[in-house]
Amino acid sequence: MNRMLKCSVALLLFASWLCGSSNVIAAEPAERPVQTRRPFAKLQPVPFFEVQLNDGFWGARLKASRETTIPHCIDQCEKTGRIKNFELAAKKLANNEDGNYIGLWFNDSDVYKIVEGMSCLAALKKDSELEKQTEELVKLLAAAQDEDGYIDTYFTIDRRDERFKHIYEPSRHELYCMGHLIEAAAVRYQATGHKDLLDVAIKLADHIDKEFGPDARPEVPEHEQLELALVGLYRATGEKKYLELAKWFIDQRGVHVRRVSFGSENQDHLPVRKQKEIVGHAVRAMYLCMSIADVYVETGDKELLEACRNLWESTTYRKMYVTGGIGATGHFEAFRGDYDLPNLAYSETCAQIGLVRFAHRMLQIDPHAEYADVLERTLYNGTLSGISLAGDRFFYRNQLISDGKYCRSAWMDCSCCPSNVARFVPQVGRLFYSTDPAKKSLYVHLYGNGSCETMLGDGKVKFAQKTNYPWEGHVELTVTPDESREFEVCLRVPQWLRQTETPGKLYHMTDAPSAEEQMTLKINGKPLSPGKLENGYCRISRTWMKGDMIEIDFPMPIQRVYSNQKVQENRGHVALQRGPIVYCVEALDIEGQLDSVVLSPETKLFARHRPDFLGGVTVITDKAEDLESEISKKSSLLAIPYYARDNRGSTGMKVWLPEKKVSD
Ligand code: FUB
Ligand code: ZN
Repeated sequence: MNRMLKCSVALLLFASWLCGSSNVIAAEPAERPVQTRRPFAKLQPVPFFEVQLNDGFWGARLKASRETTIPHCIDQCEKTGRIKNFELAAKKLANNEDGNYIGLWFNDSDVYKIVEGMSCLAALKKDSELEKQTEELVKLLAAAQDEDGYIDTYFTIDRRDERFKHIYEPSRHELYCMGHLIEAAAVRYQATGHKDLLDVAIKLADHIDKEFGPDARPEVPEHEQLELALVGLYRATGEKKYLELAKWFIDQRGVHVRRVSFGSENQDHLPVRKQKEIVGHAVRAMYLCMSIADVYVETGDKELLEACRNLWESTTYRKMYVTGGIGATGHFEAFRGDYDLPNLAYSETCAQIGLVRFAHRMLQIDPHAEYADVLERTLYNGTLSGISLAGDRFFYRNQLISDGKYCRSAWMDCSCCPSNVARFVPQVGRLFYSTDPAKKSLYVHLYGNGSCETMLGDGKVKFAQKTNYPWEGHVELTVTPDESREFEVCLRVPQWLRQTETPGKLYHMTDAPSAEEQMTLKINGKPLSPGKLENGYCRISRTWMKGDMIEIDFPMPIQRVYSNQKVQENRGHVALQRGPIVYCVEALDIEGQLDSVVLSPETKLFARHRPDFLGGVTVITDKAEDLESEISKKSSLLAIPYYARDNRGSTGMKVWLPEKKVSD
């Protein structure tokens, strides 16, 4: 960070000089705008800045994000020329100074994502130094914006006359980068009230609006992202033309009048409303799905909702790994056919972030736990696997089997995943709660230590969770309305307690808790029957008083998971899951070869919590005794959470283990 500080002063002086300002103090905290409602969504998400996750599982993640991931990413953006590119572009615009762009065409997008992450951390906890750094960086971005609003340093630095002339060349990604700037600006404004980047985004979006659209250029972005960003800008400004442009881009995809198709790799083979199967580049596909859902909740266009549902089912019923990962092949980083899920998966971190965000949108549209189940599976497994426990090493691919040769990196030439995870983790709080303003209900989708304070109906309510989830299923939820009031609290009952099969029958679990072991519920110490679940949620309606306490106990058995027989590689194999956590076995823990690990349905398995191991995890072993030294010794079976793999050096790893009956 020190280096960053020195550099930021230099940047600030440079930017101040460009902007004719001598202000070196962080601006006064701005007031957050009123958050707009999504008119066609049943639920409204509680924004991440109203959710505190100060300790527990997510508290540790947020701490790593603030202390390690963001400083590390800023440092990498400096070292790799990503920030320098903005300086060069600013110099080009200020005095026509020539320079040479450094790195991949779309490196600007990483800087925007880091600015988004920085803004979110500053919104969560007052941090004037971080806010000052963010403002300095934003000033530099603003200085790199052309007078007409255009911004893309690859073109500005030494190809200013080629702007938008390479739309059909793969991965030039002008519109994708612009989308990331606009998204970062909208998030920054909503979370902090700061308009600095929003002003840049408005100028940029106005420029795009002039260049593209029904009466202008007919192309769509090769890589989706701009569409959802425009909806975010619409929400931030109330300016309808941004929503209309987003909708136009969506409807223009798959329509090839006056333009060439980007093909099914870019979901451009069919009009979006007719798309039923998820195909092509997995990240792009998810960003498209998010965008369609965003336009639906603002317009109520039913055909768009239908497309979302079809694409959701295609993704999660037939093309999703047990880790919640998606994208089976490195060939164009894409989906393959139904049930074609090789364990040497591609499963790019960005794609799983996309799936979490798509699931979150579907959950607001239709509060069904099916969406939250996928969200949780992908969050704790496929997504978290993308970042090391310390927060400064990353996976781009998230394979389910490894020979130990592909390991985490500090950064990559194409660093979309590190920068994506860097902005995603600070916003994880938004996945926890939603409100249904019409029914005055608060939905708890995820469990985790922390609290949230939000408006419900006419008053404020605070919810505090005390729990050791995801390792234990005991949750104490304290409800504190500003005054005693009637409303409803809806608690998600996780999938492993509700169903032994995932929707679409892609996976099924054994060892489902028996009826007597099912969840228990108490209010202020008095047992309460959870009653009939509604779409996977247990609904409790009553007059809540300050300090009322709901106690939930979800049993967390170790579950054996099996794939649908159509997933060829997993026939005769079993995976382990406990609560939302999917497990893997790493070669360094095993006596003999990794291939010697064979599980029998008769083998008794034991869960042990190890507070000092891998940041505090529950492991699964086949030993009944609680051997203190078990971790340091090699074992016949030691399974660790999949997300925590490759944190002790590179080693072989497997999620799916061969299964053999003892009697065989
Ligand atoms: O192309 C931009 C980003 O880089 C994509 O989202 C990733 O898959 C990687 O190709
Ligand atoms: Zn990525």
